[in-house]
Amino acid sequence: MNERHHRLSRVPVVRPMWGAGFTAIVSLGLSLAFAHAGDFEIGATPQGEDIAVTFSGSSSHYYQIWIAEELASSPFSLTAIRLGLGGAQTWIDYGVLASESTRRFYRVQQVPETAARDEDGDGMDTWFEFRHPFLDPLDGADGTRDFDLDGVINAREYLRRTDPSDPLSLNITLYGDGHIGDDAFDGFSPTVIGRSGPKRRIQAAIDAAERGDTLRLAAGRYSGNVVVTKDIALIPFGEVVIGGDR
Ligand SMILES: [Ca+2]
Ligand SMILES: [Ca+2]
Ligand SMILES: [Ca+2]
Repeated sequence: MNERHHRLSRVPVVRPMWGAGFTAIVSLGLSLAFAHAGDFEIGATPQGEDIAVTFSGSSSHYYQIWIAEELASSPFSLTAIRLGLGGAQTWIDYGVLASESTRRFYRVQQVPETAARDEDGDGMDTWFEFRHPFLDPLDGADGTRDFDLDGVINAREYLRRTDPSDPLSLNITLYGDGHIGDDAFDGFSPTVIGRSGPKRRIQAAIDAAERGDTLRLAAGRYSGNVVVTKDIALIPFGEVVIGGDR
C-alpha cells in the first residue's frame, strides 16, 4: 500500500454548504472515512493505488465530485459529475498516484434536478446534458457541435427546446408584437412570461429564426425595415404595418 495512506489524518468534516442540496466533505483516513450531511452520506476508501468515493445517490439528483489536497489553502476543483442512480454508488479517483500531496479531501455535492446548473458554461444545463448521452456536462465544447447535423448547434436546440438528436425536430414558432414585444425577449412566446415573450421588431424575430421556422405577428405597426434572407413563414394576425414613420 502507498505509504501516504498511513499518514493521512482520519478526521471527517461535514459542512452543508452552497445552497443547492447537501454537501459533505470527507478526508481520507487510514482505512475508511465517512461523513454525513443530513440524510446524505459519503465515504472514501483506498482501493489499490486508487480511492473509491462512495455516496448515497437519489435518481432525482445529480452529484458533483470535488477534490482538494488541502482544506485551508487550496480550493476544491470540480472533477466529475454523476447522475444519481438511487442507492449507494461509487466513483473511483484514479488521480491519487499523480498527486504530490499526502492528503486528499473529497466533497460530494447533491444538486436537485430542479436546480440544475451549467457547470461547463456551454449554455446547456447539466440535467439536459445527462438526458443526451452524446453531451458531457463537463465538456464546454459540445454546445457548439451539431450532433444531428440539422444545421442548428446543440446549445441552440436547448434554447429552442428542440431535440438535438433528431434532425426532424428543428423548427419552432416565433412571435412578434410591436406593442408589448421587446427585442431582449426570446421570441418563443406570444405573451410575456419572465424573459420569454415576443420580439418588438420583425427583423429581430427573423434574426432569431432558423430556416423553416414560422413567425407569427400580432396586429399593429412594426418599426424598422425588414430584410428576409431565409426561408421562413410570416403569418400576420389582423393588420400588420411594417416600417414607415408614424
Ligand atoms: Ca452545460
Ligand atoms: Ca457540455
Ligand atoms: Ca442540431
